[in-house]
Amino acid sequence: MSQNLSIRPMLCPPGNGVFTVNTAKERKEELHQLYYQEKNPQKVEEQWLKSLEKLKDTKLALLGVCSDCGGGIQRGANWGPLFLRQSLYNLNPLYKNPNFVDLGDIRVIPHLLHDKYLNEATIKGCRKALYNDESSKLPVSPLSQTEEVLNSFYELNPQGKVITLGGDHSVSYPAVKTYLQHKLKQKKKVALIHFDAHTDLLHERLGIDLCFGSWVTHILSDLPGPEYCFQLGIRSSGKDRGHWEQAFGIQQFWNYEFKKEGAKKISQLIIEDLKKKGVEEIYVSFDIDALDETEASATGTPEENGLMVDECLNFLYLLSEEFAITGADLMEVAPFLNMPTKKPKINPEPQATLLAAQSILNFFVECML
Ligand SMILES: [Mn+2]
Repeated sequence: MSQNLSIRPMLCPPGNGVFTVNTAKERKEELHQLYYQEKNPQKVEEQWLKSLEKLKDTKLALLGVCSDCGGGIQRGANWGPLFLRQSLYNLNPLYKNPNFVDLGDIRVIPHLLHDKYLNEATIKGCRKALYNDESSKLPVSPLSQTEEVLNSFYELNPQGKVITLGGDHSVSYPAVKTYLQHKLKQKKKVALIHFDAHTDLLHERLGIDLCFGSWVTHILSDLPGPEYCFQLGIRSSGKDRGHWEQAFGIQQFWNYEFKKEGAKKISQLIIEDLKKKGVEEIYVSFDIDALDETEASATGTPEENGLMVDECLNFLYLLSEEFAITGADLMEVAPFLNMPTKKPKINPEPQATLLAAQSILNFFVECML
């Protein structure tokens, strides 16, 4: 319970993570009505707080991080968690499941990324704004808050699993890092399966080391070795597969290889390798732009010739038959973006992207509950 209290100030009820007064009010209320059968803010807060009492024993928790400050081309993924929950809960009435808790959203200050980039005066001011206490010890930036919340969750509930909803892909930095460090403590050997059109293997971007294009680089040292990182669906890169594999020691399966060999063959190759390495559990990080732009264009950098939802689900299903998936995230869904794509638009957006995301998320839930 003490841990619940210490993380409580960094969180708010599900759907409320984007700080607004009136924007999207109806949409937030619609989610609360669905989840809590209630839209009165005080009563929603009461029910949400009560549900946090189950954190210690829950099998699965969901966390929303409405931050797109780590993105840098087309933003808008801060709205991901609100829309993703709505589409997930419409399909799967998880709010009735006693083994599930929605942790809510991180209370994001949209101008911040990580506390290490801030000076003392700014941290003080933000602590006053968020916690009404300048001398609070709590972090104030979304990546730092996420790290603190997830560390506390794993400490409180070592067997608990988390699905994190972003946000831009920098949010995976604290989500994956806390997971890997927790598994290391448990002496569990784990691997990372990363779906993306991009490698996210920059060292820094414009001098900033933690962002959507660089988060993978900074979690590699927390894996048993870089060869425990597998990237799938890569196709938008200035350098070829050989460059990344040699420079970082990771393994990649680009979109054309996945298409040529098929989900079954690729999964067999990876499963065999994971077994040889003695891997016990898997974390899946899913950037929605791994999917083809005809299935998911409501994202910051949609790319053509991507993977199809069914291919990804086939792959994930085969993987989950052999290994427990004990951590997952879904990133970069930006529902208000509707960029023109290079192929004729078959599906209206953002419904197509949300439908694709719904299938992936529901798969995570089904195999982690
Ligand atoms: Mn990414």
